[in-house]
Amino acid sequence: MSDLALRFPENPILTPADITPSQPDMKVECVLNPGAFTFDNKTWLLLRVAERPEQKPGKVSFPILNEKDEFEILEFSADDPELNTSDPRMVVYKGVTYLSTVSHLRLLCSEDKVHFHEPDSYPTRIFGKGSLESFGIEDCRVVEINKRFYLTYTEVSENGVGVGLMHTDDWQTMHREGMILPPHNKDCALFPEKVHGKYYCLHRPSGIDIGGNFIWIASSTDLKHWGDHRCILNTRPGSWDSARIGAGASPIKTKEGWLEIYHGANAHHRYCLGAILMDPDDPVKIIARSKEPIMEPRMKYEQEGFFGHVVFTNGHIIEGDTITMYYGASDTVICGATLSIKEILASLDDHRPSPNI
Ligand code: MAN
Repeated sequence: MSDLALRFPENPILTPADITPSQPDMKVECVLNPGAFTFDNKTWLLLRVAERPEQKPGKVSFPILNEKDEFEILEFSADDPELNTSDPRMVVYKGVTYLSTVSHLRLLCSEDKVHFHEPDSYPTRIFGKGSLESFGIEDCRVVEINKRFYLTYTEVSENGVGVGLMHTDDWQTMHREGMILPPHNKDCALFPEKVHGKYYCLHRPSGIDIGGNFIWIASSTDLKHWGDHRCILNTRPGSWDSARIGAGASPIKTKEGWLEIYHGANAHHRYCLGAILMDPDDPVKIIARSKEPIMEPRMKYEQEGFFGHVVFTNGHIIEGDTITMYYGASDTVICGATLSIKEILASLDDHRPSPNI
C-alpha cells in the first residue's frame, strides 16, 4: 500500500469534543477539512464545524439558516417513507436534498503546530449568511497573497453548491466578496502568486449529464472574475480516483513546477490523496501525476467515523522541503501529517514525452 505521509503521533489533533457548539441546543458532530496558514508567528487552522441538534430516537432533525441567518430546525419521522438518509451527509425528503448537518468555520491557532486553541482576541466564528449559504459554509482554503489572506470556500444552499470568496488583512474584519464560481462548483484553490501577470485557480465544476467531477483551471486579473476555463485533469476509470477528483490547498511552487495535492474518490466513496505537477510557466499543462495515491485511509480514525474511509485535505504549511498537512479523517476529526516535496515529486509518473523519442 502506497503512502508517503508521516502522521502525527498525536492524531487526531482535534475532535468534536474539543469544540464548543455555536449554540447550546446544537451538537458538534464533525470537525474536518481545515484551511491552514501562518500569521503572527503562529500556525492557524480554519476548521469546518458541522452541527445539528442531538438526535432523538425515531426522529431525524437538522438545521438550516433562515432569512435572518438564524438556525431553524427541520424534523422528520425516521420511518417516513418519503425520507432517505442512506448517505449520512445528506437528508433527502420528497426528492429535495438537504445536508444532515450545517457547517460554519472556526479559527484556531497553535504555537507548536499540534495543540490548537480558540484565541480570545479574534472573532473565531464565521457563519453562512444570506440565501446562497443557508445550508452552511465548508472546506475553506486560505492563501496569503501580497500580505492579504484570501479564503475560498464552499457555499451550500437550496440554490446549489458554489464557491465563495472572502479576504482579510488582520483576521479581525472579514470582507465578503460573494460567489465567484456558480453551482455546481467547489474545491477552489488559488495559486499563491501570479503566473506571467495572471492569477490562477483550480476548481471543480460538476457535469450532471455529460462530463463529470474533473479539475479545471481558470485565470483572472482581480481574483474575483474568472475566465479562460480549461479542464486539466480527468478521473481515471478503474483507478482510486475513478469517480471524483478535486484540488486540495494552494499549489506549491517548486523548481520543477506547481505541485498540487488533490483528493480522488472511487465509486465506493473511498477518498485518497494524489498529486499533480503543473508547468511552472503555464500551469494549464500537466507534467506529471500520481499513479498510486500518496496517502490512503489506513488508520482506524481514517476508516471509521461519520463518513468512513476518507482522507481529505485543503490546508498545509510549507517550510523548505516539508509539507505540514492538515486533513479531515472520516469527516469526523482533524489530523496532521508531514510529507516531503522531493519524495512526492519522485513518486509521480512523468507525462512529458521522453527526450529520446
Ligand atoms: C465531499 C467534500 C468534503 C468531504 C468529502 C467526503 O465531496 O466536499 O466536504 O470531506 O466529500 O465526505
